[in-house]
Amino acid sequence: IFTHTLGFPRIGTNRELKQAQEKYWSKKITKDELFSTGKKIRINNWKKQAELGIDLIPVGDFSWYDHVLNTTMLLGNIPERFKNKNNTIDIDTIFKIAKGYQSKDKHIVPSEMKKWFNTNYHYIVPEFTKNSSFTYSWKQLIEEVDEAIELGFNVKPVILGPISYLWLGKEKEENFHRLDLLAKILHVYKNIISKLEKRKINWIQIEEPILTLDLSEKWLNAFKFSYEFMKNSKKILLTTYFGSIFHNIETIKELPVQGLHIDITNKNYNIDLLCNNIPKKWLLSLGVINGRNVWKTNLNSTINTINLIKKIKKNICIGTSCSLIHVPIDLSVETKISKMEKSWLSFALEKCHELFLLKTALITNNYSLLKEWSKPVLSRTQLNKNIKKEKEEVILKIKKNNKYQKSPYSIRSLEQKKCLKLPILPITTIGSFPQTDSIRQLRLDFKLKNISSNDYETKIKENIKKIISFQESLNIDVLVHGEVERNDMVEYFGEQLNGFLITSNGWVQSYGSRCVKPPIIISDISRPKPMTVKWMKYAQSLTKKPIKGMLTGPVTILCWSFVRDDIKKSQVAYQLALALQDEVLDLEKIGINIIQIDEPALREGLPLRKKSWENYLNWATESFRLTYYKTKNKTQIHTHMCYCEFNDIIQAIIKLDVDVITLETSRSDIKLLKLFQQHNYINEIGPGFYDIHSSTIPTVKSIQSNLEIALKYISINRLWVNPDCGLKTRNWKEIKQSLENIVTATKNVRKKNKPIN
Ligand code: THG
Ligand code: ZN
Repeated sequence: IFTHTLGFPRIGTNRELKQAQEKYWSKKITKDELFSTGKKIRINNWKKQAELGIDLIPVGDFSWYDHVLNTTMLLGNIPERFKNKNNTIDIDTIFKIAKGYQSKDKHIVPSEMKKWFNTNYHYIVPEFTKNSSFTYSWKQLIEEVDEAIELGFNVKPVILGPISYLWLGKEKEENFHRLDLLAKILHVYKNIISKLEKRKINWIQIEEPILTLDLSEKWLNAFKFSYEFMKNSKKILLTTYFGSIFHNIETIKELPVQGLHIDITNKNYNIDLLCNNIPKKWLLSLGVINGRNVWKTNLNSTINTINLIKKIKKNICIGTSCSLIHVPIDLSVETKISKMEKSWLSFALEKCHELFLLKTALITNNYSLLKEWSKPVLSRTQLNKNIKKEKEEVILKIKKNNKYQKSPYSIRSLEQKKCLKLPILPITTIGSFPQTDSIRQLRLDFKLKNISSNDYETKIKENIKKIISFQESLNIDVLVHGEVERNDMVEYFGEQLNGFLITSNGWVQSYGSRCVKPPIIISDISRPKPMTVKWMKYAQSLTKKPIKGMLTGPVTILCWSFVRDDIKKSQVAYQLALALQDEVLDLEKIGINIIQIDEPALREGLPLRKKSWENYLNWATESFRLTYYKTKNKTQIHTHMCYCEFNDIIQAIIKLDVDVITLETSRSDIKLLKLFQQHNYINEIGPGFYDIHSSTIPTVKSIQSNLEIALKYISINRLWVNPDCGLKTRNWKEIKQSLENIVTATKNVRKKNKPIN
């Protein structure tokens, strides 16, 4: 029996990679300094895992920006617009693809970013054309393998498999299918695998996570074809994660591989059936330690599962369910979490230790250490069981009466028009304003108690005042306070609600150099006191125009936190919704007439298998509606969504029944508006007229023409004008010009149009 992890966080214990990347981008350090930081992180990761008793060390999980982009580099699949003149590639190619770049006076747009399955990690989408060619190009993988072998580690190379790589990408031309490129890609894989097999290694981790999805015949057939192609290889561990693969077992069991890794953290897995269905000689790697949560594992029950499997299947090893990039690195550095709470948690390093404990118990048949380790897990669930059942009862009552129905939109909208007196094509922004260094410093100073809370409040108010008068001077109609007091739209609420734990250093990579610090939902949620009311009240006192109150919705808080596993997710969502409902009603009480409840993660929360969609969308929309159903008709409810495939959730959006939805659309506007039209969506819509993910300033002309196109799909009484997302990653100069252009274009269009009565 041996242990392995599927991958380790690459950001470094103190986000060293982030610092080095950003310094390199702003030319404050050299390429060599960047390389040396990366090398230190890699070696440290390998060493720590080995010291903790991990037998096979993953290599190839490190990346300078994103692991899918690494595969793009490995295969030489570089889109034309990023190629160097002499056709060479280097580390700057990676950053150009990921971030775009300025070529003379032209901004070259980066490749798209997309969510990695149902996680909050974003990968860089591979691009394919009919004539895409592939060659083994970027030597990073082999170099790192050699580096690790040289240092004496027991190396397991990690590569994203060919079918998943194709699946994750998109066609940039019509009239061909990216699977047509498969044979070309396989040549490169074959070459790389044969290079690896010449080295001192036992297993190659080829990842095909899409095997947990519902796949069409076409994609399933591709598997047969591809792995047949690699059948002379001898060390392939076909690796799956994020769910069960049993529904695709007929395809999988025929593949010429030597081992299979499965995620068995999902309790509903039928292990018996699986073991009896895969070839006897295969190694079965059991993903027993959950790589997506922060909970200490109940090793008592894990060892029972392993022992049951051992009865049917002799040849097994144990590992993490997926790569550990989705969890923080080190629990021991957390100083603000109590000893008891710490005893409930496991971060990446502690998860390695859990594997070691399991292995030791399997070898020695002595389970006493497992018992000791697992005690706190039971105490956590016990503690929570004793907490009052009040919450559950409230939720049940609401659900039974099914009363969270407001008047229909047609009635609400009349009352809102009377109360708000907005012009046609009202202009607003999504919520955040530029997060400058001085604002980050201000929050940090307050956190470190370098300034008093009075001084902090004064400074925040100064910023709010500046942001309000800036919007007034531009003639924006619905104003926001700018969110300068917020570090993150989820962590900020986690800090103020009961039931959450906040880490000091629990960073997880979101994309590139950007990280988030997900809060941990540990017990029942409640709101001890108002969270945003003070700032909103101040903001509204400065202006006669309506201020839009700004909240994060229950589904997004849930998706971007680590969630307790002892009650259903839907229950946690309802608890969050009730806490947010209190906030919504408090905002209404102080005279905030427009309240935006953001749900950018609604799509991300969709389960991977379609059979589970309906149930999820039901509780997701119910919990959202729970937050606002008690408001008056005249209070206008907004939501905002971004980064997502709206097709999958259009029915749910209709069910949310918000008065106004603002959307990220700038890249796919027309199709999206058609979608809403086709579904007879009658509420108001604000498609984005400014792509905030790019530093390009939209011209008056382009905004105006987009507005006129939008008017073909949305009647003038229902169209809003806004950027497509928050402005926090842009600078003041950019947003001033862009917003000015938005206002000018809108005024031009207003002149030509009259409201319909
Ligand atoms: N919050 C959370 N998850 C998210 C987003 C978010 N997932 C999707 C999307 N938004 C990801 N986008 C970002 C954008 C910026 C940052 C993180 C994710 C960011 N982070 C700071 C950094 O890495 O420098 C964190 C430091 C800080 O807070 O000062 O800028 O908005 N939860
Ligand atoms: Zn957004």
